[in-house]
Amino acid sequence: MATALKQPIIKQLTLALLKPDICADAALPPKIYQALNAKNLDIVQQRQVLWTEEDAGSFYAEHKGKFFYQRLCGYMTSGPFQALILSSPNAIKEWRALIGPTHPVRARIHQPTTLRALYGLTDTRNSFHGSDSDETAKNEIGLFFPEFDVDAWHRNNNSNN
Ligand code: IDP
Ligand code: MG
Repeated sequence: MATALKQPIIKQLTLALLKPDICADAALPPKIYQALNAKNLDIVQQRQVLWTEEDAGSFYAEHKGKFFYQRLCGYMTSGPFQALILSSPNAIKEWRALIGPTHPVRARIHQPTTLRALYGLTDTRNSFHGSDSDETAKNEIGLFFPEFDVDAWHRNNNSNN
């Protein structure tokens, strides 16, 4: 009798932020955890963060000079927020699909069930962040979780044994 080859489920990691507006209302994070659970996005690690202006500036360096940059840094330093390492077979795309378009007003029109449509306040105060590639996920995870070894995690969770 032929035995089916055991295929490993390859898992991907991404970095998610629940921005300060979500964390300012104790009723909201549990709703986000429910949404993660429904999409089988597992929380690998989680940490509360409070940023200085300098922290915000280095994370959002690619946006320096844009019209919303000061507002963005002000928002992200306005209070504590949560950083999460998420994992699933397609975590980067899954999490970005779940949060939806950057601009909540557009999200409400085009993707009304996404988290930014449901909870986003303005174009700047859009409640969530998600890494956009494997490379940025690794860098962003390293910023928030310097002790977390992404390569070792992949070796331990994506091996054939
Ligand atoms: P993303 O968070 O969906 O990847 P980015 O273009 O990388 O979007 O922008 C980073 C953050 O900057 C956004 O999440 C949002 O908080 C803010 N932002 C982006 N575009 C605008 C805008 O047009 N107006 C105001 N704030 C913006
Ligand atoms: Mg981005």
